[in-house]
Amino acid sequence: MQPYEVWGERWRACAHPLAHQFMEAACEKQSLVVLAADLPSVDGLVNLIRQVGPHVTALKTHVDMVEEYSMREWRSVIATAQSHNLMLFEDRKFADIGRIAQTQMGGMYDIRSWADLVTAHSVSGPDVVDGIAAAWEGVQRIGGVLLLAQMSSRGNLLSDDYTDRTLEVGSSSPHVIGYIGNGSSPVEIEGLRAKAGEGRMIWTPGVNLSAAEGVLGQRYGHPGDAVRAGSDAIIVGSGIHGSEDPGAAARAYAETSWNALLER
Ligand code: S5P
Repeated sequence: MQPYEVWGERWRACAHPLAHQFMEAACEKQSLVVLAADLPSVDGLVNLIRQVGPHVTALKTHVDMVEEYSMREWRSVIATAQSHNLMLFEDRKFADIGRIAQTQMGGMYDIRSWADLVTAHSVSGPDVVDGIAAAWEGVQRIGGVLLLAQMSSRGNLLSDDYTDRTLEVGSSSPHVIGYIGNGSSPVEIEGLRAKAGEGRMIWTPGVNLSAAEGVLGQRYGHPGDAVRAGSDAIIVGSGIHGSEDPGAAARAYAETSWNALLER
């Protein structure tokens, strides 16, 4: 099946080239899974990517949790991910003024040089997005921003009004490819989708096939429900890297997400 047949209006309405890249890759792998590779070592990351690479579409990292980080070692993570055709998504959650976000895209981790996508909070206003975009432009790369419109964690402060204001920021910037939504609540995802329309993606963490609750306030919903409610990518961490057989787990999440998309 062609991506436009699978994704329908989303394919036509999302203008960002990286949104199309993701949708195409999802069709090739029959998977909407974004691996949340929350491990503290480069060896662990490379090993995990090798096991699950065929079943996941993007790699989400927290580069600042890697112990004994060096750019030289990090390149092996990037190369392994690229060998599996994974988009690179640094979950940096930028939240400062535009000029600082721009410089934070460089620095020791030099996120601008390898990440295709990053997350940002909208709390500081729209210029955080422009700062991030300016950093990519400075190294002649194209990237996309996912704004946190909702969160999966218990007691978070992202009110409905905050979500609405975040969507205003996102809909008026060509650099915003989409939003992070609360994967643990199909009702919240449906609400977000109704407001976001077809022209932006919604990616959802807070999904797990077996658990309802994670540690330290993380909440989970079923990944199939999230996709049926309007999510375009399920972000899965512990459900895969915490499993005894990460390859088999990744395959199960891929099948669930793909079947739900076909249903939708
Ligand atoms: O609201 C959020 C936003 C994000 S990006 N809730 C989240 O859990 N995340 C991220 O998704 C979080 O940083 C982690 O990397 C992943 C969820 O991991 P899991 O182990 O609970 O599946």
